Amino acid sequence: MDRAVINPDLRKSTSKPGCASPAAKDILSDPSNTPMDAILQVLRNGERFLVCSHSRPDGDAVGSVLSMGMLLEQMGKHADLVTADGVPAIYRGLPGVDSIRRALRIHGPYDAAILLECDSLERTRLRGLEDFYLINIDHHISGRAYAHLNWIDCEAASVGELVFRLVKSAGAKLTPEMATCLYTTVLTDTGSFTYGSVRASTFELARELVLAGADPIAIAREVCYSTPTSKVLLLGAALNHLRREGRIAWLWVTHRDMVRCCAAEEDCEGIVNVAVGISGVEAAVFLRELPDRSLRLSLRSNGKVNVAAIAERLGGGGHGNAAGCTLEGPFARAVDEILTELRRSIACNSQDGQSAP
Ligand SMILES: [Mn+2]
Repeated sequence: MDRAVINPDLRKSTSKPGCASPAAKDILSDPSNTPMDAILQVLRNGERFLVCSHSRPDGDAVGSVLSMGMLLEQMGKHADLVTADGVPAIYRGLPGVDSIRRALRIHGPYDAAILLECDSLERTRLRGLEDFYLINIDHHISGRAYAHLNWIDCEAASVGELVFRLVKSAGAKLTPEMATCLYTTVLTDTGSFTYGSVRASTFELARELVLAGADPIAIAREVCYSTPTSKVLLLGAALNHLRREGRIAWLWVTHRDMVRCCAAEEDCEGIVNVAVGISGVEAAVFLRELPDRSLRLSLRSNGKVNVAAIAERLGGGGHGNAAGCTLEGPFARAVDEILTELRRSIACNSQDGQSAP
């Protein structure tokens, strides 16, 4: 499902001079253009691009930024790759990873800034983006048409899948390096091909990427079997706090646990999956206490509960079966708030006798 190609509110607001603006005008005048066509046209017409993703980048963010950079390079363009936070250790072996720079403020000149898997400008934690012609490529249910050009496809297994389609459509060569980055986006965003976003086409995509040179064994070893000790220790702390109530499970770590385990933020990734993997559990939440006592929540569902809807009600966002939000402390109130939402959602599902999308 592709939607929201052009944001009419932003038609006149391109404030930086660049090649993208005239191209965008042509795109606006042709209603038969798909979002992907429109984006390709802007890429072809421009020279310099910024490629960025959300803060605390995950496998999809890192892999899609890198492969988008490689596509632009093949097209003879200049691309700066930027994230607000560093690349997590398990993705530091990806080809070209050193080209991703950390920054908090963006300075031009760029013909366009390409935002990958961000449902808002704020998700990047980068300042100064609003000055540029913006391209938004996303697959979150919470995705919004905040940019000049928006390509949101909630059916895509990863944003990398959308970059893959761009590569094909641009007639670019799918190199082994690109394939490696793109395969990583699919592997990580589908929970190793186990989430609801997996469909037959996901395996066709994976097959194409392997044929193009991605090594599925080596990538799985890097992504799934290279856990830092700090992360295993933190998992232990979280499991000490595991609670279960019917079809809901939750677990948490305090800021003290984080310090004691020498854990980094990225060590929290995936802890919630252990809870949602418990037999009979339909929805799970992992809470991490931040230094200011607020709580960062990761929500997972095995398909029946729409956790994106819950996260959005609480000011966050995400996918139907993987979402997140931040709540004010104190801890007991945050737990109360999220459990109330989860109980209600599970009760609604039982009444309907059918599952939410
Ligand atoms: Mn993603």
